[in-house]
Amino acid sequence: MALKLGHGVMILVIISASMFSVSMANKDWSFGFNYTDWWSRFGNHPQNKTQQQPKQIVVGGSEHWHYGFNYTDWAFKSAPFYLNDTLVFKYDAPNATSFPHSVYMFKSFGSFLKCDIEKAKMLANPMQGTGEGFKFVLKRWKPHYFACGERNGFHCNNGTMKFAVMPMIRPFWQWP
Ligand SMILES: *[C@@H]1O[C@H](CO)[C@@H](O)[C@H](O)[C@H]1NC(C)=O
Ligand SMILES: *[C@@H]1O[C@H](CO)[C@@H](O)[C@H](O)[C@H]1NC(C)=O
Ligand SMILES: *[C@@H]1O[C@H](CO)[C@@H](O)[C@H](O)[C@H]1NC(C)=O
Ligand SMILES: *[C@@H]1O[C@H](CO)[C@@H](O)[C@H](O)[C@H]1NC(C)=O
Ligand SMILES: *[C@@H]1O[C@H](CO)[C@@H](O)[C@H](O)[C@H]1NC(C)=O
Ligand SMILES: *[C@@H]1O[C@H](CO)[C@@H](O)[C@H](O)[C@H]1NC(C)=O
Ligand SMILES: [Cu+2]
Repeated sequence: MALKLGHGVMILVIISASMFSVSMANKDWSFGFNYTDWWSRFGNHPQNKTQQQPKQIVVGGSEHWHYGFNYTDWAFKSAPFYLNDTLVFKYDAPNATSFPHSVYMFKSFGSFLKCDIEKAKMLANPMQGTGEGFKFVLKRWKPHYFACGERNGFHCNNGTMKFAVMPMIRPFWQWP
């Protein structure tokens, strides 16, 4: 009787011990923490270590550079821009029925807000937007304030031909 009881207890101990080891095997002693996954979050992706290439971005997309298009909205939706990306301003030279456009850059946010063209620097005249367009490389890590300079700020103000861009530093590793 005592022997039988002892045997039963022994079986019980073996069963519970194996159940314990099975449950620990499932948890793998890590409680769901995946080191491989965690490590890859730092961008340690083995598959492609080539830095992403700078892009050419046509200002306004298929709308190009014209009066009345909301370029602030376009820049917001086209972000992020990166250092060494190229902005391409495309506009036709003026003719008898169309108005001229140009590209100016403001030095300060204040003159950008007010469309104070007298304080801006001309980057491209009304003839330079034809063909391939006028290209501006975002070489410097600072805010860039662009506008059309025609009619002393009227295209900038009322024509919403203005936008700001802050280029970002391109991440070295390519993200998945
Ligand atoms: C951990 O994560 C990596 C990458 O997401 C995945 O390939 C791997 O199968 C995961 N390992 C476990 C044990 O879940
Ligand atoms: C790595 O990424 C670069 C830039 O995106 C691409 O040109 C190149 O083909 C990629 N290489 C591989 C092996 O996927
Ligand atoms: C242009 O778009 C921006 C952002 O979507 C918006 O805040 C602004 O009111 C718009 N301007 C005009 C004149 O519609
Ligand atoms: C941008 O290009 C210049 C010259 O081509 C290079 O020296 C510089 O490292 C580049 N900068 C970035 C952030 O890629
Ligand atoms: C003038 O320019 C506009 C806009 O580029 C164009 O649509 C139009 O055909 C041109 N008109 C003439 C007479 O060349
Ligand atoms: C500014 O443009 C709007 C429509 O784009 C127009 O209704 C308004 O008359 C313009 N303002 C001036 C001062 O011309
Ligand atoms: Cu204009």
